[in-house]
Amino acid sequence: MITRRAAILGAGAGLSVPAFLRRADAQGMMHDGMGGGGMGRMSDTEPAALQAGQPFRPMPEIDARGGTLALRAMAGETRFGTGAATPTMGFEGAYLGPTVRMRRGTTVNAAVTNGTEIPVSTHWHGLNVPSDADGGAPQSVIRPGAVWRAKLPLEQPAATLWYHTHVHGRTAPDQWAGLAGALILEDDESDALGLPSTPGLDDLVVILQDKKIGREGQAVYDPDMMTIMHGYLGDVVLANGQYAPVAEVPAGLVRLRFINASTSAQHTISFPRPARLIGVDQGLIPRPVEIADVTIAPGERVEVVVDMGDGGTVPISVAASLMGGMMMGMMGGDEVRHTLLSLVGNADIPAPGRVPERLTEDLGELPASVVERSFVLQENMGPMQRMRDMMGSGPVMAINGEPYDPDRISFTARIGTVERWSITAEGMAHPFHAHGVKFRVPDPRRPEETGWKDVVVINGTRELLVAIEAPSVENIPFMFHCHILEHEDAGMMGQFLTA
Ligand SMILES: [Cu+2]
Repeated sequence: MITRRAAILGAGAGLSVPAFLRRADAQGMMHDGMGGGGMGRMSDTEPAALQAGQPFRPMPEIDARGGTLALRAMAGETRFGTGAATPTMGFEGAYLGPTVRMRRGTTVNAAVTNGTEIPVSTHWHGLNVPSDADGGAPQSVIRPGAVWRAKLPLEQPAATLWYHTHVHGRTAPDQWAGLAGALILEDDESDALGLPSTPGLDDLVVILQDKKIGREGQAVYDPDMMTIMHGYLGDVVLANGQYAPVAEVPAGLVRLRFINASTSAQHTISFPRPARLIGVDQGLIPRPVEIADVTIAPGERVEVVVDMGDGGTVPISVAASLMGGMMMGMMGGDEVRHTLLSLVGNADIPAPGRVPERLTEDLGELPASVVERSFVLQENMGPMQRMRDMMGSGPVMAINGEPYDPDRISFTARIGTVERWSITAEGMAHPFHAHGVKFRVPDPRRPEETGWKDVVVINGTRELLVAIEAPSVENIPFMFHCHILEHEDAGMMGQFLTA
């Protein structure tokens, strides 16, 4: 397996990375005004241990286009700055995982080894594969020392997907600790567009995770009842584990693939240069949309192309907050805002990428839905919660009155059909995700909601058109749940089959 250093230098994935990427420091980038931000909680709590302006480190890459993939989940420790180390987990490393590259039309035989001392799993978020390969079901949990094998037939369009642990009751702490990585699916159609696509150069994966930083400079996850109810919000949002790093890029078009791997924070990412949204969860959108900012909820991804044609230094900022909604409005939302990542345009780096006016075909009409279902996402169930309170247990959350039960299958959906799901969020907004299917939002409220989705923010009641695609195998279910991981762990999750 490749090492982090080898991959950064391009040896692992057969990439040729120019010498400037190996330079120790991006021209002594100034620290003033980069990452300071000084708004909201930031000014009070920005730990001295974090250092803005370090050279951006792309995650290493693993090339699975040949049809095999081996990953090992590991425990380790990470220094997020100059302070104390934090116990963390990752795939093939101490924190987060390598970017896995796959190709449509192939089948990947994946083997995931659990090198940790806790149960883990590997859900391929956004891959529409059979339920025994999806990794989200309780049957797919990998015991310490064991190997889980999954056969992944790749039949869907190019997209920025990701993988993460999905063990019920412990997804939040373990993903927070780092069990997540990017998965890039390629295809011929997207290759032909000529989009920026040189990894680590003009095509950067940015995994966002927010962290609370303790007095010693270590990252802290210590959810209490309120955190579980309303979500965890850190003091800083890290980009691939780095605080406000600086990436040297071509003075041309640069593609950024953002993945929200936070447990519960939503991130609004702002671009001071002309930027175009080109892709959402399940792939490219029909035409690029000019944007000044994008918002991604936990689990969502966007692809954005920034025009660095004028060179210079461009700070891309992030504002992190808990999911909104009625209840959250009354609480007055905290917000953390600072520089997420700065781009420095270098005219000596070739910038061959372009963005055509047409990216994919229009989505077209869907066949009339044959089945309608409704789901109510519920926090803090009344009578049940009173019982839990008496027992001193944490909150119980539910969908349609039923907290998660691995022995319950809520429904069976017919493969090849489109269903209309009406989803209601009680109290606060929840990002809704389902495995093995993809959604369209008939009433998109922002460009990020156009195109095929697999996570949609539900605030009030929303309708989704759901294409049922992947087969369930041997009664292993697909999961549907809130992607606020503390809510998922507390029971806001259900199971279904397809046939
Ligand atoms: Cu939720």
